Amino acid sequence: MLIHERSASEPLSSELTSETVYQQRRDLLKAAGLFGTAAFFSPVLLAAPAAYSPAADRGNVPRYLRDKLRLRKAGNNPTGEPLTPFDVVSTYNNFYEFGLDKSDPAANAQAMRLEPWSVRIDGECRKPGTYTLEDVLKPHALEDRIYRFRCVEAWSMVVPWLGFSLADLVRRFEPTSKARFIEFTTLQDPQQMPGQRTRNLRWPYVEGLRMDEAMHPLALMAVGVYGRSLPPQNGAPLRLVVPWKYGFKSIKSIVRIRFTETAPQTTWATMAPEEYGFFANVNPAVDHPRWTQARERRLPATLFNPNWRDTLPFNGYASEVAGLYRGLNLKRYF
Ligand SMILES: Nc1nc2c(c(=O)[nH]1)N[C@H]1C(S)=C(S)[C@@H](COP(=O)(O)O)O[C@H]1N2
Ligand SMILES: [Mo]
Repeated sequence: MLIHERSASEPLSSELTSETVYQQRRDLLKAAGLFGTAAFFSPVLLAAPAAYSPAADRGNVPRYLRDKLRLRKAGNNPTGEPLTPFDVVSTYNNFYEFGLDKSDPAANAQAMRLEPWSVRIDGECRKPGTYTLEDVLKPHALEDRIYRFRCVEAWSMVVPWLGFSLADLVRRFEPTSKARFIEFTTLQDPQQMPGQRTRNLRWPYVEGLRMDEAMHPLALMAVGVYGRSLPPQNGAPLRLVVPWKYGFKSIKSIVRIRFTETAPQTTWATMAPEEYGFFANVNPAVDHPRWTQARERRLPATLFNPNWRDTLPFNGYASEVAGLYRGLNLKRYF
């Protein structure tokens, strides 16, 4: 599975400025005794947290989405933990299509065209086709889902997403008995996405789930956050959120959903299979080759309060999802 032959023109994963290099920079700072100073002197992390308030949507949110957002079902906070402020959620991002630094997506994604948007559904299903986003969303009521969100880089947030269960979407397309996996693809448009004019990743970004993972009620299709539509930097207009897996599984700005018999060739697992597995379940017992996963920094973190905490198995969702992996060697599958 996931065998990838590197062509001569492709960068080695070790050459990438990426999650990987970001962490190397951190490791260097740490070695130099600078960790906790330089790494935390980010204007974003030192900014005063915003109070919980649904920030105003941009004027161009289409009517059908605006109406749905208004009718959303408010949710409780099952994490019992404070929310990461909207300011942090929307300015500390990974979205390599818009650049590698955490502040790049917020800086570069604002002009992203979100309308019209359509999603191509294909592969092993009885209802393939190209659906407008309005059609995709039509039967689904939106609800708040407050989840912990854990990046493989060892930071985490608590985010009030807004969306609906992926399972409910999947059922509508009537996957055949051959559909064992689902592949998701992000928009490819180098004109709008400056990162796609580089070879930082293989474009378009692809992620995937096993069908039973996709059908788990925690797997979320998100269209909003903090009571409003998704900011472009958070993966507007439609993204996946899989709270028990490392953040890179939660693919943004989806334009294609394909049902497959075999495991999809996902971006990170293909580029650096020794670092990023297909399952990528949050697991404190399996370290990244270059850093520990036993702890994580909960954002917002500051110089004086780096806010380290223990990583939870399956990011705290073990009682819900561990059964999906019974009999699997989780050490091996990372
Ligand atoms: N298309 C695409 N999806 C993506 C990424 C990306 O670079 N491109 N980054 C992933 C990573 S590594 C993380 S941690 C989350 C970050 O989501 P957020 O910026 O909304 O917190 O998005 C994931 N989805
Ligand atoms: Mo990530």
